[in-house]
Amino acid sequence: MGKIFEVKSRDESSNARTAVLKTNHGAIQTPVFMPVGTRGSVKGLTPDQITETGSQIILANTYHMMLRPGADIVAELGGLHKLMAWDKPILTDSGGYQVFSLNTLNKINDNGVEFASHIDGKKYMLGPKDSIGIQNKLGADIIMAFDECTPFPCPEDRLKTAVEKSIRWAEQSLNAHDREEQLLFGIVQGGIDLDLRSRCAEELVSMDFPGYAIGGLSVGEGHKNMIRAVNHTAPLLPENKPRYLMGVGMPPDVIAAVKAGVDMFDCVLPTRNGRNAFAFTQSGAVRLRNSIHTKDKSPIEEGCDCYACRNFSRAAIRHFFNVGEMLGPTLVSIHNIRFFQRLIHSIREKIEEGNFSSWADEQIENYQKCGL
Ligand code: PRF
Ligand code: ZN
Repeated sequence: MGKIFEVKSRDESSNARTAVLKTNHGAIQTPVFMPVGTRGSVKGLTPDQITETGSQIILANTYHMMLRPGADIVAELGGLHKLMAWDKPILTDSGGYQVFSLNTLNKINDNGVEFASHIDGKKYMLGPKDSIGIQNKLGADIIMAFDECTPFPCPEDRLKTAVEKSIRWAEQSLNAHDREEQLLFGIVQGGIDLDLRSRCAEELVSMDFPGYAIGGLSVGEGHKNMIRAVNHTAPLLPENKPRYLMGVGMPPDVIAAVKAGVDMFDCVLPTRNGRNAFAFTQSGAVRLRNSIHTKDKSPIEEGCDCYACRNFSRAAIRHFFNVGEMLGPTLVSIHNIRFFQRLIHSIREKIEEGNFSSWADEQIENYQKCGL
């Protein structure tokens, strides 16, 4: 197998870089933003619509797919790509995070987590071996090690135990995985404790994963704490491998993390907020249920090239939300994903033009001023 990750250009005054990440379903230009298709569907969008937003790769969740329809059924149907009718790259999360965030009744032991399904209460066991087995059956191009994501704030001893467990589980994940065509990423935990981050990164780097994620952030610690942890952790990870910041984030988080050397992001905000009539724009949030848009002929965002902005007024979209038409959530989700894809495209462009850093600082300030 050739080189899977090739850095194309580096920013002189930060750790930002552009690169190409090669997967079994094609190459990805990084930095990349991945929309979330938790249950095998980016809610409300067809694959053609997702493609038109400029998205190169979608994320799906092991946790949801193992419960319904089940990994064996997905495999029997020809795998996740076939089920989703998406022939571009897919990444699956390992289930660790979802078990902890969606279940209150879980028992953690050394082998994994025993949990009751949030759907029918049925009991399951999920550990590194199970998670990798399921992710092998789902067949995504990038798969994730099984980890424990701690909440914020988190007592020091619990944080430390979770890091030690995530290190052991990372090794067990690696041992359980034997498919070269699926890239297995390790996940660095440690909350906002920089020493624990160092310890976790060092152990995982010695295991030689093809890529690394920074987990355990965007759980309520706030922008400053998160960026401090990212600035500390990213340089501990190999320069010649992709770095993925899980579940992030708002535009200033993404821009600041790219400065730190992060290459990949996923976030539910464009679609979740889109379904709630919340549109991202460069001048802040636009709330499309608001009656001020009743006669507003303008698009969601002037100058946006997305399908929604090319064809629909704010007034039409407000009407769809007002009467409960499905098209409302679909159109705002399309706009929001396109908004993030345009942002990440500008980031790649600025890095390649050699003027990323000063632009990034201006952008962060602008988005923070307008409340995003
Ligand atoms: N671990 C995993 N998935 C995740 C996270 C994590 O820490 C996060 C952190 N916000 C999002 N998704 N496996
Ligand atoms: Zn738009």
